[in-house]
Amino acid sequence: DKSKSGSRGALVVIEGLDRCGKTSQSSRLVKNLDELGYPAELFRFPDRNTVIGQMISSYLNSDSQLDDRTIHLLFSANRWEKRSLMESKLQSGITLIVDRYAYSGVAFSSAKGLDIEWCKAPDMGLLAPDLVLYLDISPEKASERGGYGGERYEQLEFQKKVAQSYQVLQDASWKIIDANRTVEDVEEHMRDIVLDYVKTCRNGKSLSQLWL
Ligand code: 2DT
Repeated sequence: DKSKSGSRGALVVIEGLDRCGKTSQSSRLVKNLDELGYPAELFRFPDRNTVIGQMISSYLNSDSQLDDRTIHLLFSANRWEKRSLMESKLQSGITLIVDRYAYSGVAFSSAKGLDIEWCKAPDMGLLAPDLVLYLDISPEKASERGGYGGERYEQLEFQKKVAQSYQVLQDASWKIIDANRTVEDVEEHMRDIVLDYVKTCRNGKSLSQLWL
């Protein structure tokens, strides 16, 4: 029953290197779920629309310089400022597809050399995703796709380090998606996996907290 009342939506996070296809696949997923009668909304981090998000955006465009730990904490704060909104949407039955989350936070900052436990600490207690889909592509292949946009971090050597950091973060909630396949294949595969989780969450799986 697609309109089952009192049941929550699923929290689904999409992660991967720059140019892995995350952003277009996230939108396709939301559209596919909606069309199948499962309400879904897209979130993305950083959310550049808030005051904190504007500070992050200016850092990413190299219009401002910030210490590595300072920018790390801003990225985390940018997730915390959306936590209660995300929770109420989930409780109202909406599935959230989230383009990047705390895993990006830890992967990118630890790729700069920051201690991984230090990086995880500020995100502890955020909503834990029911599912993380990691769009797997080699850093070399990603860099060949249409070129990087020129933001900070969009460099092959750095992306190689990010890929290694992501590996350390994988846990039971992760599924690795082969992002080398066609856009349509990836889309279909993601839709089928997510549908399973949406159904499980409707059947009463409770929300938990990240890294606690
Ligand atoms: P987009 O190109 O997807 O907008 O990402 N990043 C992101 C971090 O370093 N820490 C974080 O917590 C998050 C969410 C990844 C912009 C860049 O910001 C990086 C790429």
